[in-house]
Amino acid sequence: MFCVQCEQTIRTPQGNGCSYSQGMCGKLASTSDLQDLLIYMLQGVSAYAVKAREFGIVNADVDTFVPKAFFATLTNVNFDDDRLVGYAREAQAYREQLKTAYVTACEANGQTPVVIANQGQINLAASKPEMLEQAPVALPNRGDVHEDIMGLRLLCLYGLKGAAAYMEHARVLDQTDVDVAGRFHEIMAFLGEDSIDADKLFTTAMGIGQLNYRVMEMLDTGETSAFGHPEPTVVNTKSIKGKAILVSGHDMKDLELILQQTEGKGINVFTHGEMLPALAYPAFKKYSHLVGNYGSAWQNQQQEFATFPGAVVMTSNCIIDPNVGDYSDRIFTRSIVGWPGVTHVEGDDFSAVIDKALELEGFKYDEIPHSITIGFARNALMAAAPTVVENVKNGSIKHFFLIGGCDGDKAERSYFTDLAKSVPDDSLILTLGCGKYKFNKLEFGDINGVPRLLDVGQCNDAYSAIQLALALKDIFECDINDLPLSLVLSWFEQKAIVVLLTLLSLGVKNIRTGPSAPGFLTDNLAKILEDQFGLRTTTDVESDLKAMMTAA
Ligand code: SF4
Ligand code: SF3
Repeated sequence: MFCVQCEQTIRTPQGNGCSYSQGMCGKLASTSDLQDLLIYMLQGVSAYAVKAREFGIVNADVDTFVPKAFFATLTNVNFDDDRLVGYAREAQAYREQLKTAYVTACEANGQTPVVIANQGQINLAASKPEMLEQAPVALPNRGDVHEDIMGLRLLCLYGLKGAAAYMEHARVLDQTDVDVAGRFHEIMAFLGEDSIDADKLFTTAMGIGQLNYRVMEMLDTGETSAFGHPEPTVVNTKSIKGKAILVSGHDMKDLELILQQTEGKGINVFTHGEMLPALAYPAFKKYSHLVGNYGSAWQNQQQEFATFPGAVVMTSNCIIDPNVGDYSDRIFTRSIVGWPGVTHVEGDDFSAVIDKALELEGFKYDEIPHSITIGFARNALMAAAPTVVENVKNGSIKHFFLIGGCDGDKAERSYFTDLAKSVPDDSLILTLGCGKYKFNKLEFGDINGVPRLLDVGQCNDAYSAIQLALALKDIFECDINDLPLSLVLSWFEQKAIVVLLTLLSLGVKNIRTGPSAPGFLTDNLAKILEDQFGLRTTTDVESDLKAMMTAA
């Protein structure tokens, strides 16, 4: 196996990456190899999708399948070998379908079809052990190339993986775009070619950022048209007596189905992790049994799910081993999520989850409530913009910090709590992603009625934060990089990588990321990104804060 896609990857003086029998995330070498083989197959599908498009042949099922199956290979999503084998076989079937359509179209038009080698031809073996023997060809670090080229390839691969995840989140909400799918296939196919052209790879990385900006816009449209615009909302974060279901991950469509199917059944529904922002959407407010948020970010699930006395649903990333907390019989996976032996809910019927919740004891008593305020996505931010601008003009607000991204369990991540606590009192903090749990239960007060901590939403709601920055830039008639705004991104997985690429592709400079640099970025690449974009890794709160305030 070789995997270096997330922040917790194994780092040694000999090189970075999980490459032994198991990754830090618990992913076994066999699972990792099957994921690589799946990606290899998907690159073959995309290569023929690009060719077929030359004749106007667009297969909507393929456009759905490729990003969705790619999403299954993201960190902490799918650890179930059987499902991965199934996706790989499906990929081969789609590839052959497209190949036939393409060859037929070439013949009809008197053209000689191009033969796509490698990913376009490989036939999967009949059994899993034999497939694992095929896997080395698909390793992400395949080939003997300069480490900077490899770093750029991996930046693109992992960035595109993040974009694929957001494409799938958007598709679930009926947001698809034939041009976005076409561009996605082009990049996927290009990455299958194992390019050694540094300029082209760098341009592709920026292209992935631009593609993802459009994808995040689609997702924003999908979420706001299905559920309305988030509004500032006070949320209880403590338990409430009664039977209970906990819904985690990013997919609010699943939350809606669960709420509809639990109505009148005497079950309280709680959000967890990245599902917290759902509580701010008007569409969910009509459900009185959606009672609040329980727990925090993904890395604490083995304690939090273990003590949650009900059923748990993982709608998307991040899942970790449910056997550790001994709750594998009451956790359910959805969509692309998978864990061997855990019940996977297909279709729209959540009765297995409901039955499990009814069977379990539930919370025995109410805890003393503790409230937090959420719901500052695009519309709410825009509504607050005039007051914010007035306070900037009269000197009450001097600086904006965006401190957001992913959470994780490394001790160094206390940096983000310390930073949020240390920013000057005359500054606002925007936050998003599950990284917010590092400080979202602290009290930050307000500036003339504007809350100092503004929770924008999930990681994809970086789109809302970008819209606010663009609006402020117009109001103050300046470049986005001249705003008194500092961005500090906590990263863990590939969605964060693509959000970073999106910001860079929009020309946003001087972003800090932490707690460590991606394991696939070489010193040379880090230097190029620093020279070109001012991108740097977090150091210590005092020095970083001083530098950010001096730059403002
Ligand atoms: Fe290692 Fe992260 Fe890959 Fe898991 S996802 S194998 S921890 S790099
Ligand atoms: Fe969190 Fe996995 Fe990234 Fe959506 S849920 S931010 S880590």
